[in-house]
Amino acid sequence: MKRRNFVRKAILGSMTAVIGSEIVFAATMPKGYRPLAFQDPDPFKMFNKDKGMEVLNDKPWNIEAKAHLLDDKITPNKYMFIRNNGLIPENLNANSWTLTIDGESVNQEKIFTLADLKSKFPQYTYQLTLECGGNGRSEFDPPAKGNQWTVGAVSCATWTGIRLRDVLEDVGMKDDAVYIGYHAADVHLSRDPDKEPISRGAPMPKALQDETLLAFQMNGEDIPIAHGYPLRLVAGGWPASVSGKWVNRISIRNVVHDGPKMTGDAYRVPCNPVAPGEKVKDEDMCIIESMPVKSLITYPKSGATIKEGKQLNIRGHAWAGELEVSKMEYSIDFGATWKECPVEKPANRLAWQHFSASIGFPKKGYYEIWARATDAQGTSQPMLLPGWNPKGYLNNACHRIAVKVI
Ligand SMILES: Nc1nc2c(c(=O)[nH]1)N[C@H]1C(S)=C(S)[C@@H](COP(=O)(O)O)O[C@H]1N2
Ligand SMILES: [Mo]
Repeated sequence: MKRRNFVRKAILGSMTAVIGSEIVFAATMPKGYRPLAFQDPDPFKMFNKDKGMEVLNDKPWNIEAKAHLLDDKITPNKYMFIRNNGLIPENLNANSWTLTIDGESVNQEKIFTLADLKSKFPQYTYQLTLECGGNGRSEFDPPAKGNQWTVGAVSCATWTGIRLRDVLEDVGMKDDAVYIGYHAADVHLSRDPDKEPISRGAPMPKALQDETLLAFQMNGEDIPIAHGYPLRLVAGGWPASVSGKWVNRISIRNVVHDGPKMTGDAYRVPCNPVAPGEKVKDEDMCIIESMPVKSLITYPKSGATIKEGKQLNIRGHAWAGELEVSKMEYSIDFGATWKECPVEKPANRLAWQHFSASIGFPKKGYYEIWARATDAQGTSQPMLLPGWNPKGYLNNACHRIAVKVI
């Protein structure tokens, strides 16, 4: 009996420590009861996500969409994937938020409040494609460690903010400035305040592009907390890891930024192709810059059926990093023959483009529709897996859906 009381006390003690305050009526709490503070949070409710989204990890939160959920031309929050490397910051306060610009190559270090940024610089809105460098990782063989994204770690929302360039010009840069690096308010999984979960950046030409924003709105509203409220760097067309969420400091560097996830295998691929599974020396790894050409069939959902003699209308999006998509094709015979279909112009540079096709089938049976985009430089998506790399980045293989004609 004594022993049991001791165990109960010990459990209560650790619960109190985790909750951060005393459970006042602990004595009347039923034995074995799990206080609400310990029950698993519902990520769909917590982040306003559609129930069809797939949770890949909860520590940290990583949630992906499905191809058919990405059918909207402008991705709404409920279908936007979440990729976190650490813990979402708590007690975010836009009123006291500041952005520091510092680094070896800054002329005059400055601290801006969010209100300063909004009033001092002109505001722009762009629709920007953000794709995780690891989107499609689940297909690599030998498998690559990390979140096993299928096709849903991509989004194209509208982002409103100020140009990073305008802020950099305001503080002034020395001639030796080559890179910017972001720092953010999220917390390392270890909760060690001296460690950052991620701190990446971009070379100066990308930082200075018109479309590279310090954004405070997504789809016309405050950025949702999980996506970087109240201030986020957005650099469309590059691995989405460049687009730092909850940004509070930007360093102007005279070297390639060397924060966590800039070195080793992180967001780097072999500079030259290697055999699957091959070890690659650190100096032979290159930082991923523009993302490769890719497309996604968002309608119908894979597994659709259609009556014999009817046309099937398909649609989806295509994107190509810094480039435009210039041609879209589909195949119903496993890539033996291809037909071209229309692809629209992007809403602006670095936004995905929409394609559609009306497809007829020769007879009843099982088919696959494969989609293939080609970029403005003439590079097409590979039909199956592209070059293997240690962390499984840049899988831009043709998207495929199954269709039965009955
Ligand atoms: N501060 C911070 N920014 C971050 C991350 C992060 O973990 N912390 N993850 C990056 C990665 S790897 C990706 S793919 C995108 C995901 O953006 P999303 O969650 O808004 O879709 O955010 C990037 N920005
Ligand atoms: Mo990512």
